[in-house]
Amino acid sequence: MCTTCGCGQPNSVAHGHSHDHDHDHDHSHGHDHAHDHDHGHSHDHGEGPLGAVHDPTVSRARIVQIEEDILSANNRYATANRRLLAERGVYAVNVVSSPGSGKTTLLVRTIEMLKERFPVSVVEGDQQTEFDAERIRATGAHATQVNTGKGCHLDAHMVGHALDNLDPAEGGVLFIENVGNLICPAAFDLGEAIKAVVLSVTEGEDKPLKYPDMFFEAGLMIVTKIDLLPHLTFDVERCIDYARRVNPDLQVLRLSATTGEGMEDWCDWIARRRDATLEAQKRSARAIA
Ligand SMILES: Nc1nc2c(ncn2[C@@H]2O[C@H](COP(=O)(O)OP(=O)(O)OP(=O)(O)O)[C@@H](O)[C@H]2O)c(=O)[nH]1
Ligand SMILES: [Mg+2]
Ligand SMILES: [Zn+2]
Ligand SMILES: [Zn+2]
Repeated sequence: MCTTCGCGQPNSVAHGHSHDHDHDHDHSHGHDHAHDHDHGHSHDHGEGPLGAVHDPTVSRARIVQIEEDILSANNRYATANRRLLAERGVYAVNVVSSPGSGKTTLLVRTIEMLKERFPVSVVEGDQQTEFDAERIRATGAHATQVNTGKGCHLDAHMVGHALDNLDPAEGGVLFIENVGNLICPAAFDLGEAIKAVVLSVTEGEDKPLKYPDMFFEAGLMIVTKIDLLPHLTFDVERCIDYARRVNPDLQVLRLSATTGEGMEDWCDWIARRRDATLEAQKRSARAIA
């Protein structure tokens, strides 16, 4: 389900990987640490409570209540994901954008530049196909594909299962490529450290004002495909101005994954944050010891 578009898709309908939910046993997710995946809930992967949203007799108040329940369940899973990532000193970026902005191309190029320095792994979210995970695996990095079926975003529960599968290495970076959609993924915390919104210059500089939620939730905006600027009327400064009207603290990077321009700055940005995350993990381990 999506609280924004009311698509009626219950969270976690399609995990996309073989997801054998035996609800009669303790659903441990195979973690040997305290992974607070509260699977005591009725774990309905078919018709969920959001079937009710399409029922004209269901009141607006009831729909709001259902949406709140879903988001609060999502937040519990997100907290568990965040705890797991913190324990391992993994820096996690939730990469969001409209379809085709260049997320996978950027990640492939990023992994090629960073893979000798620290481990990088990827959760790929798409409605269908394994294409993007295959593109990532071709770099040698680990990738798990999550297919959301009719779902329009990843949720934290899906990502929790994907992390079980991926087992991200200590001190690495995890990229979560969300479903291409500039609206719904804004509402779902996945347990990431930051949302990075990718906006390609072919999409028009007005997008931050038209789809403000995503730019409000993001900590970083990556303006991509700048190699195409000579062919377009896209005004980068105006785009940044619009984005900062929505979110004054938004950081901005400009790059082209095709020509490589701006890629060093982006990789340095990631590496600095990964170093800080690993440092925080070591401090916390020392404090416990
Ligand atoms: N000119 C140019 N093209 C790019 C750049 N980055 C990506 N592309 C092209 O943009 C198209 C879409 O790229 P993808 O990386 O598949 O985009 P995506 O955001 O992962 O797409 P979805 O996962 O389907 O949402 C491809 O044809 C890429 O070659 C870039 O920096 N410059
Ligand atoms: Mg992609
Ligand atoms: Zn939606
Ligand atoms: Zn589950």
